[in-house]
This record gives sequence, C-alpha cells and structure tokens, in this order.
Amino acid sequence: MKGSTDVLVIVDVQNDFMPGGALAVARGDEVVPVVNALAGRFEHVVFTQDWHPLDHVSFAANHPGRQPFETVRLPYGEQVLWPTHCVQGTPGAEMHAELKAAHARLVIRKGYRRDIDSYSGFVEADRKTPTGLAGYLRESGVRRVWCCGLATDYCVAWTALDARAAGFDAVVVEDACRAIDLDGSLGRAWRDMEAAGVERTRADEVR
Ligand code: VGL
Ligand code: ZN
Repeated sequence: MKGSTDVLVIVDVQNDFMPGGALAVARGDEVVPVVNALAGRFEHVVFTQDWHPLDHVSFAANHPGRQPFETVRLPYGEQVLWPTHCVQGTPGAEMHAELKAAHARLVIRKGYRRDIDSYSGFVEADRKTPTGLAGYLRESGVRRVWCCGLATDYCVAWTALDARAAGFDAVVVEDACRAIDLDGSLGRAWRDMEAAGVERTRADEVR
C-alpha cells in the first residue's frame, strides 16, 4: 500500500477517449480494470479531467478550413487540432462509468480556458498557467507522482514531465495507459520522459 508521500494521478479516463468516442484512443477502455486495481493500492488518488468549452482553440471545428490532426501555430506554440472532445458538461467529458476510485480526493479540470489547451495536469500549454496541482500536492506532503490513464503520449507524458519539473519523483505505469501515437508521438514521449528522469513500471510491480 502506497502511503502519504505517494499519489496516483489518473489522467483523463473519460468517455470521449474510449473506442467509439469523439477522440478515441485505441484500446483505451482496457486501462479501466488496470487503473481500478492500481487505485486500490494508493491511499492518495487524484483525477484529471479534460474539460473544454465548445469554442476551444484546440478544436479543428473552430479553425475554418482545417482538419483534425493538422497543426496550427498559436501564440504559445504549435497546437494539434483535435476533433471536438470532452466538452464541459457533456457525456463525453464524464469519467468512464466503470472507473472505480471512490476514495479519490481531487479532480483537476484542465483546458477550460478558450485560448489555451492543457495536456498537463500541472501547467497549461502556454507553459505558464498553473492548474494548482503542484501546490496542492506539496501541501499534502507528496513526493512521488504515479501517472496512469490516457493518453500515454499526450496528457500522461506531459503530466509526468511537469511532475519532474515541479520537483517530484515521477513514475508512469505503462500498462495502465494507452497512446494516440500521432506521427511518432509515443516514441518521442518515452524519450523525453526518460531524459527527464521519469521512471517506467508495470501495474503488477506496484504494491
Ligand atoms: C488529450 C488530446 C487532446 C489526452 C486531451 O488526454 O491525452 N489528448 N486532449
Ligand atoms: Zn483535450
């Protein structure tokens, strides 16, 4: 059982990222039982929830003539244009119905500002705007952040990298994640995480 210096961050296990969802991650539903079992081994669990307004800058539909999975330049840098997903208050933005971590303490919603995306649970895509998660975890005495959920190469990776940047130890539980893998993004994500000192483990090794 992981105690008070560890936290499990369950990233974006939401309907729109499931097979058949608006931004489906292949086999994304397979993480649910793995994440549930993992959550039982942590005293401290938090969720992140992708939570966009309908006019969000990351949606291709808000860029006339552009298609999903193309990229655009925004003031803060390059942005992938996604299908409309995880719109605030819609069923697609809800957590998967079988996700079970009733003892989770906090839900960090992210990506709710129209003009800024947020893959990371810590800092938005402008790399300046904090979500408050680092402060919350520090005040809670957390030292190591364990990450799982969707998608490995976007929200999980950015969350793990930012955990390191904020001074926490970080571990990704790789079989409790699934990836989008757009143009080599998964390989890049693992390289970046390795370079930043993010550790990698499997759920059956966590106890
Ligand atoms: C995500 C793309 C857009 C994720 C969220 O949860 O990985 N990816 N919004
Ligand atoms: Zn999103």
